[in-house]
Amino acid sequence: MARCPPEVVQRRAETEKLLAMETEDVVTAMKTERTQVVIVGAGPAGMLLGHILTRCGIDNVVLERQSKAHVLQRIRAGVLEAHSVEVLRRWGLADRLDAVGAVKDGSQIVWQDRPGHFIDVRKWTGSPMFAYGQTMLTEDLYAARARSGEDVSDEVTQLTFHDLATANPWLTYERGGQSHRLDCDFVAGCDGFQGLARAAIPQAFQRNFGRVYPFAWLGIMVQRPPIPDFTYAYHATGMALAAQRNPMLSRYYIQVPLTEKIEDWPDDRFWETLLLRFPSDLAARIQTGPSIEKSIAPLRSFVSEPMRHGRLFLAGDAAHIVPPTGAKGLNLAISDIHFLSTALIDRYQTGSDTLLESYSATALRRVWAAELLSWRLTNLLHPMPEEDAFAQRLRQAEYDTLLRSEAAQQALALDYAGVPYL
Ligand code: RFL
Ligand code: PHB
Repeated sequence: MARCPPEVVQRRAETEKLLAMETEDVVTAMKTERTQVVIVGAGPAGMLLGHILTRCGIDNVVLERQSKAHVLQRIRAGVLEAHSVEVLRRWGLADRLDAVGAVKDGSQIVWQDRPGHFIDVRKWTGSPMFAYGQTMLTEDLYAARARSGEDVSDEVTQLTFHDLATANPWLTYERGGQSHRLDCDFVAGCDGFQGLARAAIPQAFQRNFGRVYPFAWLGIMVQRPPIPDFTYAYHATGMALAAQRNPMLSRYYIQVPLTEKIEDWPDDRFWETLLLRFPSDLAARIQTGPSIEKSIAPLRSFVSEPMRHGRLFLAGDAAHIVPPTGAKGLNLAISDIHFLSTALIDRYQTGSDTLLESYSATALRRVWAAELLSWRLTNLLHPMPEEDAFAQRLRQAEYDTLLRSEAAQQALALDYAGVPYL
């Protein structure tokens, strides 16, 4: 497990002295505090950063808009790269993952009227992927923070960023009827795609790139055993995906038009649509049942550059979004935090800004590789509304190339496994 150098621990003692000077501003009734790093957002990115910094004796405060209960019940990702698992192991966060997470050699593609293809990540990279729900990882991160004696300031409102481009940034917010001012050295914007951190960067310093896809994924969770492999099914009527959380919990998705409403999708209609999209031998093995959760997510590609403004550093979905087809969103959040925490630790250890200066470029290298993979897989596996016969033939030709060419199979497996960190 990674250890932190004594210099960093000494810095913590200095900050504790500062914290002891915490003041109550009588005139404004605003509670004023100081920490080293303020982390906005208690999703996987924010909680992982908080854990690593705490381990290294770097003071941090995590601010979250939602309640803890809300964050812990959110259902999202389910596939972890070996790179992500390595980070979690290094920081002592993988005990449950190693005990109950399923090791997967790769994922499968099946195709209407054509043979299937297995994206053989283990064969081409030597490492497997892992099936482990983001919901469980979030529980692990909350438990680790509680064990270290720190908490999450949840249900904060009226969050405002101040002086981000100076050496003394600060934030104000409301919590439980109390106004707060929080001074710090650095701010980590880990507040997801709808958060406020990215919006705090003046537009003149920011460039956004993106695509909005003309369809969504309707997902359900069901307490039935999954089929063995994560399986993406291409069908002329739309994509379907069989995923899993544990031996008794399956997750399924179908591509639906953007205009669809959940209430128009009773379970029977969902299963009928899903089973039609899988080849009959696989469809016969899918165990259907009543859904315990159902949600619709639009698909989007988005990158905001750079991932830094002054003392504000963006990480995870706050800086970029991928469509879920490549299972990369959570993995990118983890790699961003790997780079950002390494840079912050180095800054507190040595006083050098070098790694903080290169954080955005370093993180974006992986981000753009994942954007490309997710965009390609999305286009390969989803029929577009009203696409013409030329587009259909090109998609088939692309899939046929994958079936025929070992080089194409290797390239896809390497991209699906995720770019090595360095
Ligand atoms: P999160 O998880 O959105 O967390 C951000 C947190 O910030 C809080 N927040 C604020 N807090 C304070 N003040 C404010 N003003 C705030 N505004 C927002 C939010 O409440 C929240 O708690 O972002 P983070 O940490 O960057 O993590 C990103 C991942 O959650 C995301 O990329 C993945 O879930 C994407 N994803 C997948 N990723 C994978 O790697 N593998 C997968 O298999 C996978 N499948 C998926 C997915 C995402 C999906 N949906 C629902 C979009 C499947 C789906 C269906
Ligand atoms: C999931 O397990 O929810 C999942 C798996 C693979 C994807 C997207 C989501 O590409």
